[in-house]
Amino acid sequence: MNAEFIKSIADLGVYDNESERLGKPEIAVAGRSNVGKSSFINMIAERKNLAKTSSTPGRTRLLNLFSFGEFILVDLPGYGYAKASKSEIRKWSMLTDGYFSHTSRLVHTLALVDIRHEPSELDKRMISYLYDSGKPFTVIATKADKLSRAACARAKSMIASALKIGVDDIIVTSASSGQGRDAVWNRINSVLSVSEDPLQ
Ligand SMILES: Nc1nc2c(ncn2[C@@H]2O[C@H](COP(=O)(O)OP(=O)(O)OP(=O)(O)O)[C@@H](O)[C@H]2O)c(=O)[nH]1
Ligand SMILES: [Mg+2]
Repeated sequence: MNAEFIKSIADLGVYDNESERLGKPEIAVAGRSNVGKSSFINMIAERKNLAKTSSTPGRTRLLNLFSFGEFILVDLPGYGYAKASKSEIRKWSMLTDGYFSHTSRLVHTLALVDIRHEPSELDKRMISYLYDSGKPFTVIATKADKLSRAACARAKSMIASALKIGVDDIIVTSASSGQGRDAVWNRINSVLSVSEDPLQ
């Protein structure tokens, strides 16, 4: 996969122009700070340093756009960063809420949650927001390498019931082992084939 970084965006006006210029379907990656969004992007792109990862939460504070050929992947700033200042939180909400309300090209959101934790209030709010606004999404459980197979299966059911979604609507992934990459690509390809069909 020949993915490329396009640019980091701090301003919705710039996003509008860029989205218009690119003219391609967009897939967003959302989730709390440190859940593994940037690592997930590198995992599906099969590239080590396409998106910058960090063990310090709150690293990605801008909208980062990546070209994946047929579609644009939008790395959203992570929410729920405990140490963020009020102005940073405001900036995050402005960019993320702004992105969701502005975009006309979003075809799917990959909503990431950490497989080791019970979904937080913010995770639940994110999922309800997507559900209530009719934006199609897939829940991605990250960091599966941190749990045994049996614990992963239990965690998957726990996450499904906390988020009120089906167990089969969750894709379990690991950025370190590459687990789940094919399932994610199958989902992306089916989303794109539906969005290209003018009758849908
Ligand atoms: N073991 C393991 N560690 C992971 C995995 N994915 C991410 N990490 C680690 O989790 C930390 C955060 O990863 P990032 O990809 O930077 O997380 P992010 O969601 O982009 O964080 P922000 O940009 O701050 O919102 C890093 O130390 C990663 O190495 C995974 O699948 N397995
Ligand atoms: Mg990041």
